[in-house]
Amino acid sequence: MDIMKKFSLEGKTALVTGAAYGIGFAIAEGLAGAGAKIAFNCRSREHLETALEEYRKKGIEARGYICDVTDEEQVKAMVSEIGADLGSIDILVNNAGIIKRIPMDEMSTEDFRQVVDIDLTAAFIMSKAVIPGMKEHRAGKIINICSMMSELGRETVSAYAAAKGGLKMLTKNIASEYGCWNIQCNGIGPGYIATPQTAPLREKQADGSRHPFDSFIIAKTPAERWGTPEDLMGAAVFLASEASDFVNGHILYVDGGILAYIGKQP
Ligand code: NAP
Ligand code: GCO
Repeated sequence: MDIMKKFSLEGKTALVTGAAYGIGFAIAEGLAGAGAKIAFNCRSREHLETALEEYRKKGIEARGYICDVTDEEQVKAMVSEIGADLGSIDILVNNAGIIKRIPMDEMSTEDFRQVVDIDLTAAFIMSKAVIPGMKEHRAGKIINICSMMSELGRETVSAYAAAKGGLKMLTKNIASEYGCWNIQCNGIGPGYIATPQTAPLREKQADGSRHPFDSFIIAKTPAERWGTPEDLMGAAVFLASEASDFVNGHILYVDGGILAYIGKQP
């Protein structure tokens, strides 16, 4: 048996939300490397055009769509357009997300709602839009990008942790409700990954020293480094492929060991 065939995505259409850069871009690149046709979306035309050029430089003819994942009408129109351009969506990666780092007692309800809307409700909207096509084909893969904050809390990220905790349970519920249609829904829980979203946590201090949070994460991670978006490619290909057909409702943490480790003694 050629076991690698189980990891092939040849002939599959994958939509990765928010894949203009960062984790989504790397996941899309990995899925393309396994043979998938790539569609991605974001809100910014500038981000989209830059991303298309970056995909082309890597030999990936990705299709980009301007779509705010919180807008149900935009999402329905995008899914329909992708169906016409690339065929029915076989693989959905709910990656688009934001974070607002504000002490909870200072956070506005509007800010809280915006984070939950993008990081949780949008995954409901996106999944609801693609499941009918997956049911029709009696096959589908949904991958939700969760977080350490699906399991842990920390100061200033109440909305984000609430959303990512909810996303973990939405993952398990989609798995429960649609497993009978041969639709698998799993999550990837990245550790601390070097992307624009975490750039403020890694900014050098005025004296050139590491940001205190940067040093904290290094001490909390057995791998003694931040993750890179590329560290997530393998997990994404596995969960998008036939190799994971009997994996459902699982959150695969790609975190360098943070969740297993008490942290290095100072
Ligand atoms: P990022 O660098 O901030 O990129 C976020 C992407 O999402 C951008 O392409 C952004 O493009 C898009 N986006 C944001 N809101 C959107 C919306 N409403 N509709 C459509 N697209 C939207 O973030 P990242 O670090 O790559 O993180 C990606 C995902 O991984 C997020 O869900 C994040 O919570 C999660 N995660 C990140 C880490 C980490 O350490 N970096 C760890 C665990 C989990 P536009 O602004 O142009 O829309
Ligand atoms: C933060 C970070 C984290 C990461 C990620 C960890 O402020 O703590 O942004 O939340 O984004 O979610 O898994």
